[in-house]
Amino acid sequence: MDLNVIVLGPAGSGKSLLTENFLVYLRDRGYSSVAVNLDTASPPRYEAFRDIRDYVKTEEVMDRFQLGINGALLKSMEIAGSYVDRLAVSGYDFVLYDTPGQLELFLFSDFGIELIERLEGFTAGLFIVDSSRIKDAARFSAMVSQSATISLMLEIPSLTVFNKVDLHVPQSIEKYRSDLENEGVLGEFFECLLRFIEVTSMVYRPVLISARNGYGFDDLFSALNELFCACGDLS
Ligand SMILES: Nc1nc2c(ncn2[C@@H]2O[C@H](COP(=O)(O)OP(=O)(O)OP(=O)(O)O)[C@@H](O)[C@H]2O)c(=O)[nH]1
Ligand SMILES: [Mg+2]
Repeated sequence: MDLNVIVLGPAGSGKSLLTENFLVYLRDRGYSSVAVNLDTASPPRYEAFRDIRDYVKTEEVMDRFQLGINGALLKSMEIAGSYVDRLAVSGYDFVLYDTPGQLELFLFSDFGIELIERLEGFTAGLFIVDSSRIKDAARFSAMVSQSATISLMLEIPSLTVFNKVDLHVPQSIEKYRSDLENEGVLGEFFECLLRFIEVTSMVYRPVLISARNGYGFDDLFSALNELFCACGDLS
């Protein structure tokens, strides 16, 4: 089926735990599925079919090039650019790509763009948000705009996934919409963003999950199905 899912999001939002547990979910349902670790800084806890750290480890780059952590992360992505071919996987129903904690490393590097260009089949992005950090409408719109940036930069449809709902349940979009109604420019910006998301992502509805206990995985699967609907029903 060749469906590529790029798991993106801010540091600590739950990308790796989702990769680990959604992989199990997909396999339990009979889909041939593998995960690829693209984070040069941390060894995966799940069984990675391909691991970027076989080619470049950030801690070694720090030593070798005498760089601090941020410079070494950037340099690691540059080096990883030579291994894109080995990290792009095909021949499975689902391939989950777990990206580095610093979103911009994937979003603004040649590595990210080249990897996506190399992938066969259909590719979508999951933008993982830590729900407990969404405290008000302004933060919510900032998250939605990052999701829009992903669609724009990577030219792939993306879903915004609210993780950690076992800790905190975000309010509905309608509630945020009404909160922002009389907020002038911010309200207008929010409406424009939602329109942008609608046209770029084909479907936009927030998906609420817990990567920890698997809550919402059926919904995430359906939302991915809707995103990929152009290639037929996944079920
Ligand atoms: N309660 C709860 N904790 C979660 C959930 N998802 C992730 N966590 C925890 O949040 C922390 C970060 O999770 P990771 O999966 O490492 O997040 P990440 O986005 O891969 O982090 P980086 O790669 O370091 O940016 C860990 O302690 C996880 O156990 C969730 O759904 N609920
Ligand atoms: Mg991670």
